[in-house]
Amino acid sequence: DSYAREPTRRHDMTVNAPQPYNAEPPVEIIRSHYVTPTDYFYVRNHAPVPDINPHKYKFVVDGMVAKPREVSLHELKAKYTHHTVMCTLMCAGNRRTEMSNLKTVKGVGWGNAALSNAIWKGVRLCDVLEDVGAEMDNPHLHVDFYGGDPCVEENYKKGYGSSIPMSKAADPQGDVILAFEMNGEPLPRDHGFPVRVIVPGYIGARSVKWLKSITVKSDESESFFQRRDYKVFLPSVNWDNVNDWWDRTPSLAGLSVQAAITNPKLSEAIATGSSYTVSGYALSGGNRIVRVDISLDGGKSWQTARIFPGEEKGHDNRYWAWAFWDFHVDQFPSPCEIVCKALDIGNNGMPDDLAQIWNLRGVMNNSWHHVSVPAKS
Ligand code: MTE
Ligand code: MO
Repeated sequence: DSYAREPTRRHDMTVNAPQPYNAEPPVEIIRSHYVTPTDYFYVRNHAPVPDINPHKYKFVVDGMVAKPREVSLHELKAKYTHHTVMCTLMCAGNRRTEMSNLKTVKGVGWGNAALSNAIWKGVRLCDVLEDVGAEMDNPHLHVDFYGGDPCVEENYKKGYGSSIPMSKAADPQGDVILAFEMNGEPLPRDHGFPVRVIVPGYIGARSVKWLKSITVKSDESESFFQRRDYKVFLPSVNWDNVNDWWDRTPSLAGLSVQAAITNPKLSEAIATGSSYTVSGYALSGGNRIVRVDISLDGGKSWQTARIFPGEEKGHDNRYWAWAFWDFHVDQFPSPCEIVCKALDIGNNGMPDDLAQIWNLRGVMNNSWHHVSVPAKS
């Protein structure tokens, strides 16, 4: 049984798939902690969790570098400057279930809690790349990561792989780190013990766990997860014609603007005329969220929510972590339909109509979030 050595986990997670384990926290947990408690952090695995001995652990850095080498956990910690980044990870499949409710998509179902926020500590990827003599100013290169978990996809190299462009990897402001700590503790096994990549502002899929290799290449990762997954197609692309689209559709990298209502949760009833505070989260791939709009009448009229933490929390104008928002209603008009949408500092927004962005893998659902609220009887 390849799943015999899975870590112990909380029992109150919403398990979307048991093996490999895929789970999101109860949605009310999301909004009650700005930094998600580690044991509530969503988990997205594609294989059994490896059991790695930290004393024997090494990853390799190779490919187009002058001095390829292996790096042990001890060496990683001792040799390079430690760097801490607060970063929200979000799976590209967050809110996939809303898409599959419209029309079936392929992939593990997720509600609106396939994201979590943590404080990660590690070393900057750019420091390691510089040390091995990578051509960091060559914008055509890619940095390919493989994990130590045994993912098997037909015709693909074993293991979970994913790459990012050198421009992101080499940028000290890009904050890509090889993390060994999460919220002040060693990484838990589910989150990549002993070392994982954190790629702030990118879809969660690029933050490779159980890091085994870093390869500098002239093309992006050959892995299934780069080439045959995490791509957005037109709604008309289906399983009969998708082969015409895979290679000419770029792999997802940065996140788009996303916002969702966490309180009330789906099908929670509210007494008509009572006082209630609607709340939720919003984020974008590194930009500041500047407005969250709320409608209580299905999108006919809008008001703005309070956003916090405000501007002061952005680190050197980088916003890798989510914003929280709330909107107080003195007399709640239930039954009604709440809608939310957000804007970032570039005035990038969210599409109103889910049907227009529906795609067969059900990724990047950032359509306006709707919650229908029945009146409490
Ligand atoms: N890395 C490895 N090695 N194996 C995986 O299955 N899943 C990816 C990414 N890194 C994955 C991985 C995906 S799709 C996401 S969304 C994030 O890890 C989830 O990170 P988490 O489980 O720590 O929340
Ligand atoms: Mo993901």
